[in-house]
Amino acid sequence: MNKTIIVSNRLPLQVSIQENSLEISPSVGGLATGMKSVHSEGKGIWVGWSGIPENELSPELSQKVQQEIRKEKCVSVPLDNQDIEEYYEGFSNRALWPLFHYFMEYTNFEQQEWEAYKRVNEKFAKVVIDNLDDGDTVWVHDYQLLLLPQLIKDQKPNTTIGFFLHIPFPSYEIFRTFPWRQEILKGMLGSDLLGFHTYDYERHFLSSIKRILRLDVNFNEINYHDRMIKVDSFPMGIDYDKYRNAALKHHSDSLEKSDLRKRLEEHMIEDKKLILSIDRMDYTKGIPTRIKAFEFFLDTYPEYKEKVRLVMLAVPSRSNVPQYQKLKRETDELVGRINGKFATVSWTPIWYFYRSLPFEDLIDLYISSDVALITPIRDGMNLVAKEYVATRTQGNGVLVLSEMAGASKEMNEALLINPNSYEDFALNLKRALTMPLKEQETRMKFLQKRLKRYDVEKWANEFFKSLEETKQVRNTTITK
Ligand code: ADQ
Repeated sequence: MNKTIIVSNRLPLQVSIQENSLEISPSVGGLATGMKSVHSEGKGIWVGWSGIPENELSPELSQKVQQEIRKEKCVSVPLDNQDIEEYYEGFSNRALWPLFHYFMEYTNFEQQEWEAYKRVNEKFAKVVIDNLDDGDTVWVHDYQLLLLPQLIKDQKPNTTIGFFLHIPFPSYEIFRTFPWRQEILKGMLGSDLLGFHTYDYERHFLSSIKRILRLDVNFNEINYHDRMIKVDSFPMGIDYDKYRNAALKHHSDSLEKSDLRKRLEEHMIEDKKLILSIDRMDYTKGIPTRIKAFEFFLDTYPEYKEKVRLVMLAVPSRSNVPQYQKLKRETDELVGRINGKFATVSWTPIWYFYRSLPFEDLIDLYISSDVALITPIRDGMNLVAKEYVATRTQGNGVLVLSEMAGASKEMNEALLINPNSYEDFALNLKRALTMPLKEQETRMKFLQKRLKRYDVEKWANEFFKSLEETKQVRNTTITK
């Protein structure tokens, strides 16, 4: 029986080593959930980095890690510190990430990091090929592995390969500035199916294919080396039932209330409205702009002083990259300045947390917030917006969402804003805070219905179905 190999930069598990004792726990991210039916329940393996640099492991420990990981149906790609520094922190996060999110001024194109990117993609290809049998399917994820599809196709032309990009694909005018634009596109074209979150990203990709590689594109199919490559959009969903059920449990009395929950409830009694934002600490998420826009809101509508509070949760991320360190300093300063400017004896306008929170706390925050303020400057999809909606089991709550998030394409009932316009921000925040309950419920109902129908499992299955179809088309062409 054929199997599926899922490939992503990181494996869906956490490996921790303490004084030679090894602990492996599954990570509960959206991708792992979506892949469950293919990976843990089906016949499949997952290839990726374990999170531990290879040069920090003795040969015996490295073997042990590999064995333990195997039990979870995972295979690790050995990466050392230099790989991580040059391929991950370097090329992936200082060249591809900013460019694909339209942050041109943050891009750093280094030949040495490009060489590392190629080297590491080849390392991934070797591990995939070592584990590949004839007729297997491979599903590659994200911008760290753009060259991998072609590396596999070169050596195993009969393998069916799918690729999904979790971040935006930028417009041709941006992408054309990239020094290795041809190599990147050709790397991606090793796939039989290329998936994006939205139709716009798909369109941008096809436009680069036409103008940079001068290939024939017929609607959403590319003719390349006598192969037909399909391109399509698959907006990623969340594990809707998991969020909904957790919220129902938190609303019932059966669960002992956490300190955070008690504190949030005091807030409700004080009759203050809670506004929530949750992001990874990343410059694409628009955190400083949001804080400044919130200041503008309080200046414009002073009647909301002492009546609202912004709970801003930021998860530490890529803190070895200088731009992320700068962002952290800027955020700290802005929060301090705004709190200093407006605070009274009994009120601080912004509660700021810089840490990762356990799932239970996240649910408490979602269910206690009157408004979710999700305002990235640019975001492939944004799952936080979807998680907020799924937890609103009582039907109230308002989502204010940036037009620049992929999620906005399917969430029309949210209040959509341009995150760079303070006026737009302030007006819509006011509108959210004063929205009649009936309207909140109507909007939520439509949003929830759509998210429930197109959840993460459905997303993975649709991609797979489409990938299998490309296989059938190839087989019939070969037989002819
Ligand atoms: P991310 O940029 O990481 O993902 P997002 O889609 O919002 O962004 O997912 C973040 C996840 O982290 C959410 O599931 C959220 O619950 C969790 N999280 C956030 N803050 C947390 C905290 N303080 N503690 C614990 N958990 C927290 C990339 C792209 C996105 C795209 C996804 C999926 O950048 O655009 O939506 O991949 O394709």
